[in-house]
Amino acid sequence: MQLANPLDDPAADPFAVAAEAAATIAELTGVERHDIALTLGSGWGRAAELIGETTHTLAATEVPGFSKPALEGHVGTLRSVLLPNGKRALVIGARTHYYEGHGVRRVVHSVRTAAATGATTMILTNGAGGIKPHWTPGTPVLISDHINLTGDSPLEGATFIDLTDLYSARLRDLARSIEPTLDEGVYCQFRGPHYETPAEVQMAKTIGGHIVGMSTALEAIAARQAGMEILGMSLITNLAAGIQQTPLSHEEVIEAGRAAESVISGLLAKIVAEL
Ligand code: 8IG
Repeated sequence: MQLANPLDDPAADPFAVAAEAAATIAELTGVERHDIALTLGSGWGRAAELIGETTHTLAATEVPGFSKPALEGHVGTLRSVLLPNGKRALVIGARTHYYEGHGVRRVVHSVRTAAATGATTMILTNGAGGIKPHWTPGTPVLISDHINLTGDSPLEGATFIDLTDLYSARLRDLARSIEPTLDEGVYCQFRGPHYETPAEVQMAKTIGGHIVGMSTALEAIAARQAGMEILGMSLITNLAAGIQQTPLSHEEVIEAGRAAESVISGLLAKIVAEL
């Protein structure tokens, strides 16, 4: 039985809960420090096996502040992975989405926990819809910037934080040095869980968006607050509503993720090896 989530207490200090979570991870894994962290969204899960040797797998529910995944295709685990270069990766397969309605503190808890374990690089991946029509399902793209359409922020109070170059140009260059054909685009985080209307997709396009999704932007803001260097990547699993001619189906989205999984996970593993 899981106890109530400590982040549900409005009086809780989210950074103290993250520190507690990091201490629990250190205790359960025996690994004092992690160097990099990866959140693996739909389609990216196999990267966990390809980047190195998983020495410990924790159920997210064992770690304070984490919750059960709400969705099929999302795994509720945290793994400690020993990379071939001797570094340590924390692999987060337990994303809490904003649309679950548990509040933004729960959404960014994994990022704050990763920072508290010592990680200075945050890799955020997701499955998403594409606005550029030549991005066929299965295309991985780099996130160059974002537009946060949730109307929310992980920052509380008068916490003014610069978001210039939020998605590291250095890490995007590094990714392109491995896969020169990687395209990039601006990620629009919608609240979800409904997909967009075609009119909303046109709005996203008009305001400068290229990718539509339901995660990542709020997490990136929290990662910047924590001082981490951020790499963001989307797997385009579908063209956004109205860009593709047929209605969106969750099953098709999951299937496109599955089909691309080994290729994009292999790519991500190569990128991680160069960090
Ligand atoms: I996978 O088309 C996936 N996630 N908002 N729109 C939004 N999220 C998504 C989409 C999409 N595809």
